[in-house]
Amino acid sequence: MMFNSRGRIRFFTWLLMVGALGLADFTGACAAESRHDDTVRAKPNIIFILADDLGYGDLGCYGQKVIATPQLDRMAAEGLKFTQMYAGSTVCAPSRAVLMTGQHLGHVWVRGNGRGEKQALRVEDVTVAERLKSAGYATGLIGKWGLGDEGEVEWIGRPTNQGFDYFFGYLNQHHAHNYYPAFLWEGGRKVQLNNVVPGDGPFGQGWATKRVEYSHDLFAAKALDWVRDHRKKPFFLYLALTIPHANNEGARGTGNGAEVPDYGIYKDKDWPDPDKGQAAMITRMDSDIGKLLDLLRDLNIDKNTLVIFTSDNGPHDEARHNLERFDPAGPLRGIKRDLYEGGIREPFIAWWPGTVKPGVSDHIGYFGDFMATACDLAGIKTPQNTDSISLVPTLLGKGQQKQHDYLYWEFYERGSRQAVRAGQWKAVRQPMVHGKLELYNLDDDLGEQHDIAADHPDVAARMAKLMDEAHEDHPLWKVPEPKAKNKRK
Ligand SMILES: [Ca+2]
Repeated sequence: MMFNSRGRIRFFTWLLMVGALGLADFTGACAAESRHDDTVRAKPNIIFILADDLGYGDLGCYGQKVIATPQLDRMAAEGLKFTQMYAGSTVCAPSRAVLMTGQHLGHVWVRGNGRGEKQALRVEDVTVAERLKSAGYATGLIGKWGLGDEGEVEWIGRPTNQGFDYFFGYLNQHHAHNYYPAFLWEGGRKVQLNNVVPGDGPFGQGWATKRVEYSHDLFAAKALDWVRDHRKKPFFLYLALTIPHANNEGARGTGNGAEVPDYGIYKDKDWPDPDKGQAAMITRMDSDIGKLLDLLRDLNIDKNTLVIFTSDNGPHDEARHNLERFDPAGPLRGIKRDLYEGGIREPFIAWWPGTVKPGVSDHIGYFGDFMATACDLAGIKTPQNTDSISLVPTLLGKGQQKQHDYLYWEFYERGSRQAVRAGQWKAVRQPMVHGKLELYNLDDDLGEQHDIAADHPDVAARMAKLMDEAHEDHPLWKVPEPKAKNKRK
């Protein structure tokens, strides 16, 4: 276990905080129980379903015209469809770190896809699973983690060290590219599968030549079993699906990164295979989510269960499929790795029959809000060092919904960039800190086509100030030096 002096101070601060929270929980729980009326059980079950690289325009209920998603469309019709919800980041690991900790990108430890300590949650990071576990919830993660792995430092970040009683899936993100892996993890144990992956990489990434067990199907089945087994006590299931992420290694090796057992309703389409695969993955996922919702109804726990569906970042083009055919970002500009809306704004559906009224919400929120929402529902305090606002007033349709002053993202790849959303305003600065700030008015220009920074210098200056305020320096994620400075070195 590696601790620098700062880490040690943070660890002891964390210990003190946990102690204080233990006392706070008691009063928090009483307050929450009296606040919620008796139509809402004090501790509802929570299922958070996360798709991987699914865009704002990938579902029928968000305007998709080509790919069929009848189950999610039904979920949206029965639930609350958010139109202005954002992912934690524009790539996998940091987005998941924001979701787990309730801290935005300027504060969270994991700020990008990286290796070792840079991409592993630490002892002092408090996850939503840890909080819900402390409130008596059974906690399960099925699917892709990406915040702790094999290795001296990384193991601390593993899900079973971060509040999850149960884990089945991928620890490593590169491993998760491979839909037919040679192994998966169950808790701390490697489970060998019958797929054959010749020349697989150090993390198990690669592509199989003998395809027997499709990891998504295993996750879908395991999720049903886990819910059946835990139906009698409050549970939190984080179902982190890998669809429709590409198998990047497979794309490089075979020309087709959209791995799926069959093309289903798309098999006779006059499309290249990656296009059939991309559509078939999304429809397969949709069907499995339908089965999970059906199970909740069959077990008669649907009225005690909040189910959220969303995706970790915008759509990709990494499977070698045709983006124009599917228009996966809909009306938004950009894809995965952009901080324009297409990279970060996501479908977000909340379903809870009898409690969440069907409708559409234009509330502006992001992944970090899940922490406060879950704590609120469980009747416990949200950790203090979070950037998290409970969505419960919006979900229940009662009480005053607090608003964020602004939302913030930073991203270190491709020359780096920052973004802020405040009301109708959206600013993007590329490279981060030192670059030129672009300003868009999303009320008039959802597609971010017209940079109006020069017309509104006061707003642009305020947005720059918000970026400066939100960004906290990180010992491992360094702000890139401006180019001119590099040249002088
Ligand atoms: Ca992703």
